Amino acid sequence: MLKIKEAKVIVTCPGRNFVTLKILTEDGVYGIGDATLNGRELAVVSYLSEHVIPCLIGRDAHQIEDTWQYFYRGAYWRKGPVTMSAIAAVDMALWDIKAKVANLPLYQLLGGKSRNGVMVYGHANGRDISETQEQVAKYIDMGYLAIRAQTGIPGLDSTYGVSNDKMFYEPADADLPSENTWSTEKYLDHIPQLFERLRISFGFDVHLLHDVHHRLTPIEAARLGKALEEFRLFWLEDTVPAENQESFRLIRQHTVTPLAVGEIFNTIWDAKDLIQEQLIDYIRTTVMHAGGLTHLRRIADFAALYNVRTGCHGPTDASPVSFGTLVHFDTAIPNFGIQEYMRHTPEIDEVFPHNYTFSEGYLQPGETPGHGVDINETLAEKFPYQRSYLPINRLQDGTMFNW
Ligand code: KDG
Ligand code: MG
Repeated sequence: MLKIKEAKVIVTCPGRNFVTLKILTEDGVYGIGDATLNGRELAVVSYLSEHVIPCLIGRDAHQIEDTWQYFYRGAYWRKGPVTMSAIAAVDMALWDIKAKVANLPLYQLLGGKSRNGVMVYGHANGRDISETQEQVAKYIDMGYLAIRAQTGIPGLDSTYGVSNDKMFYEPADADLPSENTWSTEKYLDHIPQLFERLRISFGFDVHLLHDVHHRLTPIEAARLGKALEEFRLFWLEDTVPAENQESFRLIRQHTVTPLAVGEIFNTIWDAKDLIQEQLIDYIRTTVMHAGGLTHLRRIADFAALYNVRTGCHGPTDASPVSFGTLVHFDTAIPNFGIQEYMRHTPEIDEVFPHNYTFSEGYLQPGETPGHGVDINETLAEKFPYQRSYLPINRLQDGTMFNW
């Protein structure tokens, strides 16, 4: 038995907010997990401090599955982003501890290496097509093999995915939600022009991706997928809000553009029909919002039965702790597809020293025992929490819409 002696929540804002759970055992081994839920951080802090930590003390750190079930079934109130982010943090920290005790890098506990590196996609965006094109060229120069391309839409002041800082994308940008404006008509006319230009300039060797960010109806998504077919995207992401999984049946009937979805899902149940009916090609659930490694493995294994591959969400709001864990996961599983990789600033990397590295389009997990990510608590304390919200989105007539 490896008794849990103490657990604490660390909130820090080295340029953006992160919530980290640290679990310490009686033997002095500790593990850390990411519990960051962008724009709703303190809800998870409270859930962990008030409702999870009291039950953790005295438990056996080695019983990862039982602890997962204890917090999932034991809460009675299942699912939801707050609950599942809290469970995720516990789970990541416990896997970190187990791997440290075994003196092995985490991927070894997950079955060992299935590949030599984890292919990632980077983020190119610009206010217009020419600027996006310049950014794609930069990412190609940096060695990326896959690039997500987003662009401003003529006639709209701002849109999802277009950032001021080109290297470090950060959508949670204001003390109260900022407002974007949206026009589906303008968007649908413009996006095929972006990919036409990118294919003419860069050919077909580089993988190109695009994120619609839940803004279309199924038939609009079908139209976009069809219009983009000739540009052979790696994937088209989050075309429609996915509360209705059956929406994807309609999209699928009309287009062979590969579809990805799932960054806001938090359980296997959110993706069950999508996977079982083979309505998607990539599942984007990720470690800090979908119940940690224990649940993410379950989703990936289920997806593997239906030829669905993974493409885990990896935005800046995933702390390096999540990235570390994801790179081990991606290295080990058989049905890995691609990993999203938004870079963190040097300031964030200093608070979270880590062993994963990027080279020639791939991430490597490193060989340090555990997930290979730590937190410098003294430094973390210097950056107190700052409230920041994601934007909201309205149609041009003021109607509240999907961001
Ligand atoms: O917190 C929200 C962001 O993580 C999200 O908007 C980023 O859509 C996103 C993506 O694909 O990374
Ligand atoms: Mg997305």
